[in-house]
Amino acid sequence: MKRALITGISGQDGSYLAEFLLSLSQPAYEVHGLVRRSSSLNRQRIDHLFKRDQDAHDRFHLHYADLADASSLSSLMEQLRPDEVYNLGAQSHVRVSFDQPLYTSDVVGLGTLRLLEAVRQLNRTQLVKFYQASSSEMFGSAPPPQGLDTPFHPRSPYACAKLYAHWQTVNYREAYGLFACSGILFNHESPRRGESFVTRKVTLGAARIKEGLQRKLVMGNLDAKRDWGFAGDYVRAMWMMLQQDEPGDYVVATGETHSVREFLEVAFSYLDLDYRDYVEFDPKYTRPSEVDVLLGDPIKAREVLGWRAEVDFPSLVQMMIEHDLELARREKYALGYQMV
Ligand code: NAP
Ligand code: G4F
Repeated sequence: MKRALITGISGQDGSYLAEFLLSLSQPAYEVHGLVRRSSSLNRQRIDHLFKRDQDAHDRFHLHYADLADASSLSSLMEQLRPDEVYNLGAQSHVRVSFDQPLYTSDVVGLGTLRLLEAVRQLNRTQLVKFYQASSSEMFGSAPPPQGLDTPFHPRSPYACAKLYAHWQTVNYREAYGLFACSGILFNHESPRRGESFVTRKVTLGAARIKEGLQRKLVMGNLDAKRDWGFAGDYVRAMWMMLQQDEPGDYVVATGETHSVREFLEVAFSYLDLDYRDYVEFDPKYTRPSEVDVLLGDPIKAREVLGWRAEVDFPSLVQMMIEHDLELARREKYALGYQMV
């Protein structure tokens, strides 16, 4: 039985990764997740993992700690002695990082260093493999396509902090021989995506408009282009990186790019709506410096890991729309029920 520790387990990727690891049998995994204390519970994405079969339930555990608190990280590491550590915890919203640059840098940048230090201490007595959730935002304004040889040019406090964390990961590998991998993942989405990221904002908004629960959708820059894949595919790549003989860095992407406008078109037309009738612009959703085009070159992930994205762009949009239409219908039903 292998033991994995996941930071950010309550987030989109953490929930898919936990689900994936618990589904494996050769080897089987015990999955431990780091959660922050909050005044109300925030476990919607992982609740179902406790309700699975008894065996999976017994192999799934949560622990309170925080990436801002080094002592909590080293105690947890010492207590659990994991074989694999996946660092997915982050203040992950790019726009918000302009409002909270110091906090974002602390959790995303120094938080990774705190965790690496805790791993390094443990790695003196046992092998601990480390995965860092790096981001295509680190490429920023570098012209597409972006691959492992593309120079980084970050455009936000979030991207600068991720770049710091990326280089710390590389340096811990080179300086201390840590089995540390940096996965430079391009945007990946799902029905579990946070509601304020653009794809989910669109699919939730379109579904609520269709059901008469909302009249318009207020958005920022529709010309930005992203390489969007499905989160469930991307967590497999994280695990694959840690199963290799040698640690390394990888770009994980679909190799296709689409604008926010195209995403709107596809999502609304799935519901027989024209997005132009509903979408309005508000500059508050723009960023002081934008990343115009992201398009990844995942050749190494394909050739070394044998990984490729299985869900294509139209299927991703359809999956998210169908999920959010069901949510909107339930919301409408609940409203009607309240009025009776
Ligand atoms: P997400 O849904 O925003 O989840 C972020 C997770 O980090 C949540 O579980 C959150 O906990 C946790 N967290 C935040 N601050 C923390 C702290 N101080 N200490 C411990 N945990 C903390 O993000 P995601 O989309 O799953 O992304 C996972 C990781 O991949 C992130 O590092 C993100 O930056 C990176 N990434 C994402 C993408 C993408 O397209 N999704 C692409 C490239 C890289 P709460 O639930 O308590 O808030
Ligand atoms: O969905 P977004 O907020 O994602 P963004 O900024 O690309 O960041 C996401 O992907 C990164 C990987 O490249 C991750 F590292 C990061 O953690 C996060 O998961 O915005 C996508 C694009 C941007 O260009 C933004 O300006 O959509 C544009 N946009 C237009 N209107 C909007 C909106 N973004 C948001 N969030 N809300 C809008 O109303």
